[in-house]
Amino acid sequence: MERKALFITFEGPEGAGKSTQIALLRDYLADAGYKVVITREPGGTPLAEDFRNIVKHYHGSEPLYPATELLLFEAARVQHINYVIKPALESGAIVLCDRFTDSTAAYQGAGRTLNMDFLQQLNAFAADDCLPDLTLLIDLPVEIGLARAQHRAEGVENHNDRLEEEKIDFHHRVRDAYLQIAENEPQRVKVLDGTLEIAELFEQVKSRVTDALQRV
Ligand code: T5A
Repeated sequence: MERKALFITFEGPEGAGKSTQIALLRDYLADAGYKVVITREPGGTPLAEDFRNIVKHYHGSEPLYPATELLLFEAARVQHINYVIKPALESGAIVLCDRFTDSTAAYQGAGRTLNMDFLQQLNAFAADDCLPDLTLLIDLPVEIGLARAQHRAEGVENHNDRLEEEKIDFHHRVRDAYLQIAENEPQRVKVLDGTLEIAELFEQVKSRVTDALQRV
């Protein structure tokens, strides 16, 4: 089968169902003969996974400044892009990435209210022209997503996720920012209804990805 490099990112508020859809899509594309690489942010390399552990679970006596958190996400991204995403795309793979630069705009920009222009410059610096061909934004009411995430976390020892634990207003700002990004970039960002059942949502994911594959 012909190799078609394609960079697809999945975005959304907490518990939107990204990981679930990525796993289904990986199997579907692999069965169709494509080379597929799945990865996530923050993370994807050993060092970036260490940064992930800090930004998600650090509860030490020295609270993280929002700017420190931002720089850790960007530092993880630089490692991830250069060691995982770019090599995968150069090898002709379809890369499915759970969160990318839009997460930084939504969470650190809108959620933490950091300067959006500066943050977008940092995003561009870290991404170094490695930009998604397609972004699937799985949108849903924040209460539903948080309830799902909470349900899944029950029984997991030391779950304590710094971002999930933010106040509800934070999560509303995140969701609104995502929808604004989609409105600003309708060619790249496609909004899907995260309240649909898993199989029904996957039909929409497949349809968007099929369209994107026809364009490359
Ligand atoms: N972050 C990340 C930033 O602040 N800035 C950044 O720059 C970046 C890159 C990452 C955190 O980091 C933040 C955002 C995040 O807070 P994470 O653990 O990767 O942390 O968090 P999420 O990406 O939010 O991952 P989740 O696992 O919480 O959500 P998913 O992947 O969207 O959801 P999924 O598929 O795991 O499903 C959650 C639960 O819902 C069920 C699943 O079975 C599961 O139990 N579910 C459904 N239930 C009903 N209907 C459906 N359609 C369902 N789909 C899944």
